Amino acid sequence: MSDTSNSIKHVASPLAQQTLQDGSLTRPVAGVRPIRLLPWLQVVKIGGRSIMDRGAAAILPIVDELRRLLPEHRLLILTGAGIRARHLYGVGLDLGLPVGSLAPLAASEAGQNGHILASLLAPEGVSYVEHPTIANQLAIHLSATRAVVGSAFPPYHHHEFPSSRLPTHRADAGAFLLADALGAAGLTIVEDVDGIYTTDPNGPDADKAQFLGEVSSADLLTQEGTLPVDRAMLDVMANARHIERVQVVNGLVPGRLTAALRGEHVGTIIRTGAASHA
Ligand code: GWN
Ligand code: ATP
Repeated sequence: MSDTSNSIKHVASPLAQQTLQDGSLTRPVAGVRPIRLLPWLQVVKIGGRSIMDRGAAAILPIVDELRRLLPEHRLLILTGAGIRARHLYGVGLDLGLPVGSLAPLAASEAGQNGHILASLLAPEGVSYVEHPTIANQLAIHLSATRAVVGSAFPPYHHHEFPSSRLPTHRADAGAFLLADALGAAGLTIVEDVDGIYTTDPNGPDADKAQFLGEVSSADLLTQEGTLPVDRAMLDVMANARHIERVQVVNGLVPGRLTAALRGEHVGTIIRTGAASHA
């Protein structure tokens, strides 16, 4: 009698009898590679400052290129935040706003850029979809149309890590987190430079800047100075489950994005940790 009531009351779980913090105990259960939810998906992150802020001169050619890519690929197009976010960081920091307040304000600028881009692609059946839709209904939307646009910024809001006064998880980190979580076929990051250099090719030491054709996320983390991508994305890459490489390409050069999506090496390839713990 008591056996029957126990088996009804208690759900059997291999993790029930132990702490979740001991890796040696959880590994037999949690060490399995996750499934790919959308293995046919190509994720494309369009720079906020590097592309969207340049207006028609940069946006219209990219829209044209994205339009031509639709018959070939199913796309999740994600936009960065750009100059308006930098303005509000300035105002917000001056007023002492905490990082958890700045994160959603900056995120909304990434969303605005997405709305702009989606409006231009609307004739092709492309719409802006909200964060909750990306989280829960991406498959049905991408069964109805070839591409959707969303905000690349992760919706951490007041959960943003207080490790810095500026949000550390910005659009590149958000795009990578999504692409890896969805088990996408790839992630391409569209910037206004040919890729990643040893130092900023538009900075004071531009004459010393050497182009990096291929680099590991671990090596890039040790490079001092500025980068065109969030350092938090490089941190996340160490534990990537699916995405083995990300390509950073120049969106101001027509054809680079198309070539990258066709698997050609036309920018900087960043290798993640996914290959080593596959
Ligand atoms: O508003 O442009 O989604 O897709 O991080 O949260 O700050 O929100 O706080 O579904 O949930 O501004 O309103 O805004 O960009 O993020 O969205 O138009 O709760 O569709 O309401 O996770 O778009 O917005 O900014 O992405 O990045 O209503 Mo916007 Mo963003 Mo819309 Mo979204 Mo945030 Mo929602 Mo959200 Mo908020
Ligand atoms: P967001 O989407 O967050 O608005 P973005 O990705 O569009 O931003 P930036 O963050 O400004 O744009 O990154 C692009 C810029 O980074 C380039 O214009 C380049 O001058 C600069 N940069 C800095 N360091 C480097 C580097 N080591 N290699 C290449 N570019 C660099």
